[in-house]
Amino acid sequence: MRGKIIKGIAGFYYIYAEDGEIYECKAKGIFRKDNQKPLVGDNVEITVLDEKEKEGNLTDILPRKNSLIRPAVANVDQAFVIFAMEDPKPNFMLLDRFLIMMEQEGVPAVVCFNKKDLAAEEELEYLYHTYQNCGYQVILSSALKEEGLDEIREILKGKTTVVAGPSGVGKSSLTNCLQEDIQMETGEISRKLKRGRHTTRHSQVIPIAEDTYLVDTPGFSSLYLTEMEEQELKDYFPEFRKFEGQCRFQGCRHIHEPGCAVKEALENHEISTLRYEDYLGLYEELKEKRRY
Ligand SMILES: Nc1nc2c(ncn2[C@@H]2O[C@H](COP(=O)(O)OP(=O)(O)OP(=O)(O)O)[C@@H](O)[C@H]2O)c(=O)[nH]1
Ligand SMILES: [Mg+2]
Ligand SMILES: [Zn+2]
Repeated sequence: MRGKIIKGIAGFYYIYAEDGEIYECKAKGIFRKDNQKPLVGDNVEITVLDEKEKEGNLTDILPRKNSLIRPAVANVDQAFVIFAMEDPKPNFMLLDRFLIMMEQEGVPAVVCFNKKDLAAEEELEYLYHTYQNCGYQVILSSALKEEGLDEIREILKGKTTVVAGPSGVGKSSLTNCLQEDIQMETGEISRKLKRGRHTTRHSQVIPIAEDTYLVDTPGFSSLYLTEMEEQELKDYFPEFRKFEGQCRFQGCRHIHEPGCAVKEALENHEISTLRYEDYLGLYEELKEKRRY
């Protein structure tokens, strides 16, 4: 029988099968030899061992459309990346790292700033425009005040979307606002631990509507760009694309080169200083890394 992995905990996989039931399965050793670990979101083949207890074996992973490392999920159509306006304050470098990774993987990303109830209007407007000008769709939401939900529903419609972002930004709170059947635990960040007390520890696929799934995931606090040369980095900043071919030098890295169209756009405020500075920071980081 076929099914989809909706959750994985301590060697057990919970599989939503064709018959509408959820089976608890173990993956037999076969995956070790292919070096392929089952991921939440995987479409799989199972054999039922106990119909009453809903237990089975996971025997095969069907070909993936894609897979992400962080969060670890397979077969997603898009990423919905959430940062909070406050508690915790947004870390833009982390957001930009995430967006670059999605550009690299070819997974479309939507940016969401949650807890808008805690922010001033000017701050919201500034961030909205900063990321919208890069070509991303931006949502300003509040799980607390239930704002922005219709817009989010529209984005999710008919797709499988992974929700990503740091701990405590409201990923599970928004997930809970969008449907009633599965209520994820949510909780305040403990100031001491810098982690939520009811923090999400396992990714989980949650049905929202017909053909519409959300994957709630644990928060992350750091991301490292890997498998990338510093010269490539510019290709993952969508707002630079418009100026491609307009720099004086072919292969311009938009750093020190004279006659650079990107730097000119930066001066004209067509490109955001925040994003450009992150570009420079990440460029240096990648260059440093290559020395070791
Ligand atoms: N003021 C305000 N608080 C919110 C909002 N959304 C969530 N919170 C609060 O923020 C805290 C963290 O929310 P969660 O939904 O657990 O955060 P999370 O992103 O799922 O965190 P992890 O599971 O640890 O990754 C909770 O105390 C929520 O009540 C919001 O829009 N406004
Ligand atoms: Mg959570
Ligand atoms: Zn240039």
